Amino acid sequence: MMHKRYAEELARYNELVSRKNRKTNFYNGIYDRYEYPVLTRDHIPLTWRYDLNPETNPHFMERLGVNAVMNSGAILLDGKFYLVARIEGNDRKSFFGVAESDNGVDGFRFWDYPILLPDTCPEETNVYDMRLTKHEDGYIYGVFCSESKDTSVDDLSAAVAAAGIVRTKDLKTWERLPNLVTLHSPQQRNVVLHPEFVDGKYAFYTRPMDDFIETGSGGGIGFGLCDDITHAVIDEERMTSLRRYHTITEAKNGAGAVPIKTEKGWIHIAHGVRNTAAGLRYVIYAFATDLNDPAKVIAEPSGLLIGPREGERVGDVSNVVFTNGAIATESGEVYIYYASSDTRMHVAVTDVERLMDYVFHTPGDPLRSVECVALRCDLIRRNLEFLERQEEQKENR
Ligand code: BGC
Ligand code: BMA
Repeated sequence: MMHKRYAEELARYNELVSRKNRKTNFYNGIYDRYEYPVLTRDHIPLTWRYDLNPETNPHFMERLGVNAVMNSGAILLDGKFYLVARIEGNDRKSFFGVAESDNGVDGFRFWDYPILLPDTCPEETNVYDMRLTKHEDGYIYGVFCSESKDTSVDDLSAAVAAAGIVRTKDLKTWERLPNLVTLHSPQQRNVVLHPEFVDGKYAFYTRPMDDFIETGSGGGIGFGLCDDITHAVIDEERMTSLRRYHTITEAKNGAGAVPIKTEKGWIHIAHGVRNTAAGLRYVIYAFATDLNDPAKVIAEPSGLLIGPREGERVGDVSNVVFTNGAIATESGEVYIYYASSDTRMHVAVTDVERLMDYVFHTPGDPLRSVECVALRCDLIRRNLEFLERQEEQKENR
């Protein structure tokens, strides 16, 4: 016999996962926002949370609750959209689960089981934020943050972040490789594997930092090469997109989605962080790097591409939007998956043409108020002159 509450909860779950999503009336010409999150904790199957047997669970209680579903890697395989989500249990430990959808904006359903990674790192406490790279070597790589307690100092909260690496061909069987070693950066988070070989080597976007939270002397998003992915060691880290004073990247920045290849360059969708009286504020920004030298920034529009809005602003870590996955389809549509406030997953939809226009034609940041307002005055003047000309043409007709 099933508990009487089971059918009710199952009906609610089914209604949620089959709910159609639709565009909101948000407009900026760059991307569309969608009304509903694509994944939330309520998308977690009942079998992951409840013991369905009334003999061992007479009150139909959640035995292993899920607190949040967020920061997801994304990949398109055989025409289907897959998110490898960061799922955080009520116990604060994160793990990964694969959710699948036919259209990328709704209908995401988790597979029967979450991913159980090979337990090769006895000191590892937590894992999160996987980036999925379809590499030209034929594997799909997952690069994620592997966090351990820092036992070298007398501080209960001290931690060490490193980049864990796994690979698969089908998202089902995962082979774990040794963590990335960066010889000059003691900690790493937000590491992304570039999809192509560069100078015949594996190329990673890194995020050099001195400390677990603070990047310290780390100047921005790094880039390094390694010969052997099965023992990945990076010596030199070159800088790509930089942290800058009084910009959205002042406190830190980090690579997000795997870069998207376009005819004019690699388009990167990353995050920038600044500090405020209300804590760290995370936004999403974009930049482009050279096709032949993916570490070289060739365009960087000023400011944020996606900032937290309305309900997105509130959650476990409020005032945060964060991306670690985007999907570009063959026809050029781009699905940017982003989490809000470390709580739920959303999608913003655009296309390669609009993204390129945005990245290459939005002015860069002049870094000073007086120059920013001059830029805006110039736009206004051109617009007013344009409107005047339109009026004159109307009168002359
Ligand atoms: C959390 C992450 C967070 C990081 C830095 C980790 O312990 O799990 O969500 O990004 O700390 O604040
Ligand atoms: C980080 C990230 C994310 C998280 C964000 C805000 O440093 O790596 O895991 O979304 O902080 O808490």
